[in-house]
Amino acid sequence: MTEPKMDKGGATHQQADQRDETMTTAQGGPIADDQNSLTAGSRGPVLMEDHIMREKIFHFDHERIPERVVHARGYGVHGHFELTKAIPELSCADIFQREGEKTPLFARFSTVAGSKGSFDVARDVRGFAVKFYTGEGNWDLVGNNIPVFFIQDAIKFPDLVHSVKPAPDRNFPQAQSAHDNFWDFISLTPESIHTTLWTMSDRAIPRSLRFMEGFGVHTFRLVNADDKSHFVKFHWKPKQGLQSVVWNEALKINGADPDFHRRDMWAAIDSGDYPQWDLGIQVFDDDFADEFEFDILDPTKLIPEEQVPVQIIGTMTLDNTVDNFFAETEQVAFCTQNIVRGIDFTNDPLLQGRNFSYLDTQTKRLGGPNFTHIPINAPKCPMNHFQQDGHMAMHNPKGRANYEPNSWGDDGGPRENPEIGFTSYSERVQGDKQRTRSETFADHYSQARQFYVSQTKTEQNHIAAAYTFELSKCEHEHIRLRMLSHLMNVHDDLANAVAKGLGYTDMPDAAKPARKPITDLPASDALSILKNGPDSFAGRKLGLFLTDGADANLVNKIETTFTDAGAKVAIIAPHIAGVKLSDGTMKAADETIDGGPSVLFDAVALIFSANAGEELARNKPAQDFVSDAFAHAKFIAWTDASTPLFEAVGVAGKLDDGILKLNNDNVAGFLKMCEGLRYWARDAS
Ligand code: HDE
Repeated sequence: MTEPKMDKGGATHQQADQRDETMTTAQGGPIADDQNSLTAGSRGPVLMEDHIMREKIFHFDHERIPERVVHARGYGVHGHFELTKAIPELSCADIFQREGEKTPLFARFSTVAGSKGSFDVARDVRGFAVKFYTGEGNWDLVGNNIPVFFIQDAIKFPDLVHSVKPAPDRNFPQAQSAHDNFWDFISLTPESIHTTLWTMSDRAIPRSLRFMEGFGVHTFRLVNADDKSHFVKFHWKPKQGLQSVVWNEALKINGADPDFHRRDMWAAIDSGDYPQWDLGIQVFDDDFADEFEFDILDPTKLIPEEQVPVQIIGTMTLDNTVDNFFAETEQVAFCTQNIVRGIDFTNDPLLQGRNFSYLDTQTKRLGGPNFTHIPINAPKCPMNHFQQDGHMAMHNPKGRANYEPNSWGDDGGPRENPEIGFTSYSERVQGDKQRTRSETFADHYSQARQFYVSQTKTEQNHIAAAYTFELSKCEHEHIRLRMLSHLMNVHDDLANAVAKGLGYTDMPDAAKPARKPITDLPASDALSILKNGPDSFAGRKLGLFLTDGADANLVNKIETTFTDAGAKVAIIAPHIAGVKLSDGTMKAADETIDGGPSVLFDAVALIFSANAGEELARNKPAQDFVSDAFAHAKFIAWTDASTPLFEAVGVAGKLDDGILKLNNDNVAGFLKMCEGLRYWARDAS
């Protein structure tokens, strides 16, 4: 027999060499016929004794495991973390000691509310979970792409999640918060208002998983070898820069490509364009915590980067897709309690609740306590303990000792090690047993206002439009008005814009705040997406719409200019076989007009032959291609042949500085324009 083979997904195959290619049953028996069940005669009944068919159907019946109760729709990829700045003075965690050292990791990005089969560009928080396989055990940083959370205490989590998920009687709406139940709960839970500012902003509709930040949310501790502790907040900063889509575009992307984000991640890694994020830390001490306007244990608050700068200590590179989605992305089990020596928890009540929830949920989802044996969850450092048996036990110790202390000497198995073993930071704890919320958690509006005033005008407009959209989907007026009464405590401009959008002229009374809001917190540029975009078009995608006879020189020049700049170019054509360019060469298409609407691209160029324009002007998908690109503030390049199409959709009279008439000499100029990603002046008008 050969050694059992282990693939990345964890399946072991015990197959003799000569049978490597032969299909077998799960028991290893070679299969002669996988097309027909065993029947009594060719038209007779199927026989119970058909163990091959029964085993196959039995296994199929059990293919599904419970989907995650939240974050069900996710996409996982492999990568590594490289430490660029060692921080032994702050933390004795092994991963933070040696500059240049790489630690393997697995990252899973997700939406929260939708089920596993929902669409990618829902308006939602994105999960941003990273499992570091460090030399001293797994560290799971289970964060989000938004630095604050809706609630302050874990006991409210089931209510929050029930409210946003499909209602129990009608089982809709799916993967969205635009409904009465959600806004009913939110408007009765003022602590959530700050986070709704973020979810109503474009942060909740990222253009790509590659273009969003990640946050650990809670305050954690870093503890050094002398047991000295600092507080820390973790940040992921995408090297690709921040970018989101606009709401009308998101709605259309979900129809055109429900897998938009996962396809984008897959394609980027597959083509060697590996996404990277810097890991940043905001470090502060007790003195800062005492002076800060808010409680550092309150997960509905952030610490502005202007107050505590983010120091970059390393880089994550995602460079490998999974071999098997189920084995890796579905079975990965993140647990907030997976921390390593040198990192510790704080008393954030949400974090403490999570530390209970994740282990519990994995046991249910993965069927027992041995989910840590699954390769994607197993540490990559040595692992020795006396935990044994249970469902699907794969690591079974040899020998007699399965308890400790024992007197079996060298055969006695693993021993404690006070030198390198985990010790909790010895924080002094005292108090009465009680169910109360600290007074220091009572301010619910100040940072919501700070977020709003930190945005550009374009982003503020999008926030107001998002509240208007969502509240317009609420059937009950009292819910809309109750939300308005909270927005009045955030900012008058926002409240007035939403009231106008909803069609109300009389404002309700403002909600009574538990604590008077601070209205003069300074704007923080780090909170805006548009102030933190990239300064290049690298990693973005140009939609190049061609017809037969399109100018070959121009087409080739566009392709080289954009690909040389690190961008992707997708060819859209009337037929998938492609187009014959002016020089007679064939150019294969990536999409047809129907399948490749402009919402899938960051900018578009229309290069038609002189006689194709009239025909396209009568083609509805071609009209939508242009009118959507225009409405979504995209940069558009064109030649004379596009004029009939522009006229058909009313763009001809509105040519602005985001629309460039292209020739061989200004292709580089078009790329330069596209570096702005969107022509927001058009959006405002
Ligand atoms: Fe989670 N969360 N969560 N959460 N969460 C889960 O664990 C929970 C919270 C986050 O890609 C579940 O494996 C409670 C904050 C991510 O597999 C579950 C509370 C943040 C993921 C759970 C929170 C998160 C989860 C469901 C309130 C950002 C996906 C399936 C106390 C800092 C991980 C699972 C992945 C998943 C519980 C709040 C992030 C049920 C009780 C705050 C990224 O255990």
